[in-house]
Amino acid sequence: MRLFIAVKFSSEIENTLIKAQNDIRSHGVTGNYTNCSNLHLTLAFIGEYDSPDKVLNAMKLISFKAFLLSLSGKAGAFGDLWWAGLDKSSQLFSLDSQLRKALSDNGIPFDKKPFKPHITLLRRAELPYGKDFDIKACKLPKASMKVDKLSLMLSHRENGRLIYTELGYVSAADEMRKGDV
Ligand code: 2AM
Repeated sequence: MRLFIAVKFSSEIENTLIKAQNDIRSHGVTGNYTNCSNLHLTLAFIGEYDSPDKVLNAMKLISFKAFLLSLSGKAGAFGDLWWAGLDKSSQLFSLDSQLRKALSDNGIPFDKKPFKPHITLLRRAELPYGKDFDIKACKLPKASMKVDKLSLMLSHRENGRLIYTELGYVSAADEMRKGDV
């Protein structure tokens, strides 16, 4: 099973990212645009691993408060993968390092490349011949959402189509319970 751990988006964020994709498309850029239901933010990529329960148990060891995540309105590229950026968030980095520690402590393998928060808008981006378009100079629409859960995702293909399925999730500790402890 190909697994990863991600933040799934609110419909407001999804719609904003779709607008951003449409804006890019209107400049004639072709490529594999991420389907609306597949838009997400990856915190840890596990890859082939057949014990999702073990991963969920490790995820349950982390504790985080809900926090706000905002699209920065900036875009960038890793080669021909074009992404939307996020405002810097210390809560997001702290959640990611807690998560990676829990995975390591429990012997769960994951891609150790440093965390670079990004939302993939399209892969294999190509410009029409002679067209000049700089994704890094692009201003994208903004939106925010509350992150109150972290999802364990399965990536698989059905008839060639990439499908991401949520296998389980852990929720943020609610403020009341936290205060009570
Ligand atoms: P990407 O958006 O930069 O492609 C499922 O493949 C998710 O895991 C994608 O969001 C992908 O990031 C991310 N991911 C992180 N590291 C990966 C890796 N080594 N191989 C494949 N996907 C990876």
